Amino acid sequence: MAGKPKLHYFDARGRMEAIRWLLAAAGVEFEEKLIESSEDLDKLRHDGSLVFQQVPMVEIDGMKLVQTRAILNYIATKYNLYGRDMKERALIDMYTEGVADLSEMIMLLPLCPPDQKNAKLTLIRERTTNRYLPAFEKVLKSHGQDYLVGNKLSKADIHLVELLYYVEELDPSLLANFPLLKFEEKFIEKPEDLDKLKNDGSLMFQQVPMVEIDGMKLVQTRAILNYIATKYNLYGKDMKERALIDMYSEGVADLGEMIMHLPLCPPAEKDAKLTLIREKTTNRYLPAFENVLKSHGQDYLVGNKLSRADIHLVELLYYVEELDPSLLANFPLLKASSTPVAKLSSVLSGETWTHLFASPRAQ
Ligand SMILES: N[C@@H](CCC(=O)N[C@@H](CS)C(=O)NCC(=O)O)C(=O)O
Repeated sequence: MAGKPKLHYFDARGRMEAIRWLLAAAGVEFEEKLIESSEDLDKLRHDGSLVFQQVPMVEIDGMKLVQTRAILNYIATKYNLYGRDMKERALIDMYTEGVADLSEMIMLLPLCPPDQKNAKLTLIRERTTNRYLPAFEKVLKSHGQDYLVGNKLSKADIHLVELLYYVEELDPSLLANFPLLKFEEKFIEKPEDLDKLKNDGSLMFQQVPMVEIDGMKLVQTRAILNYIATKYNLYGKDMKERALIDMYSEGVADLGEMIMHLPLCPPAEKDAKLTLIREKTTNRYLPAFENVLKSHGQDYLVGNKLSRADIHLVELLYYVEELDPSLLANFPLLKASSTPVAKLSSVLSGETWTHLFASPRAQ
């Protein structure tokens, strides 16, 4: 029998807390190996245990999984907390990502510079009261069941309950008006287009992107991507492949997000941010992907077959190249002449390829 999962993290809630909650809710015993010094972290990095040199890391079923979402998805799949079919899964993802958006705002509050703290707190209160809690209250009210999806406990409920604890800690009065929570490319060309969607109830969290697909109005980018990838068979052949695909996709997302946020950075901080992006691209993310490809000698990241991880990586490589083509110099396997770019362009028709990667988009 496989041993208990082993959790590697600091003696703090942080990003590991949701993993602890999910395991506890699934009734799984786990061990914690606390990182108590920078030497402990360096040791994990040097022995190759951390794909992106970051924790949380969980040893489970012979894998050393990093990337919080990849870990959560694996545990939820394994312990049957991830819906009965791909539509339920899409809804669970959508709710989970909404929870994550608000949790992240709350989690980052202590790191906020003192002179910005009040404004951030006001924003969190406003979003909690007017965006996130009403959305979840409405879901529960709409079907009158105890759980968010499919009348059955799922990871979305567990993440929501954890969030409600944080909200309560912050300010219990924020929960006052939500009795049910108290249980513990159509282009948007003008502001009126967005208002219309918000007002007709199409946007669960009043944000886009939103994709109408198979009778659902799906929001939350990751939920949308997960659904499309599942539906079109780009998400691995079993739950281990899926865990790896998630892990790589989340690594791509971390660097993608840094690059995407660069234009929004205050001018005085831009140079430092750019230096950080270059450093992380060269020393953390591209070596990690190059190593994966080198380690198995195949054209695709997972299972010798195109998956969403390859597609996200190719998109990222385009952004990196746009930023500074020399950043790709030391990564022959990632370069356009080789995998997976060439493979991907060969499976996509010329027109799709052009549409995906060459059409100018507003930032
Ligand atoms: N997207 C990653 C982010 C992980 C992350 O930011 N980990 C922090 C600790 S909470 C870390 O290891 N920081 C050290 C570093 O980035 O060098 C995840 O969700 O696991």
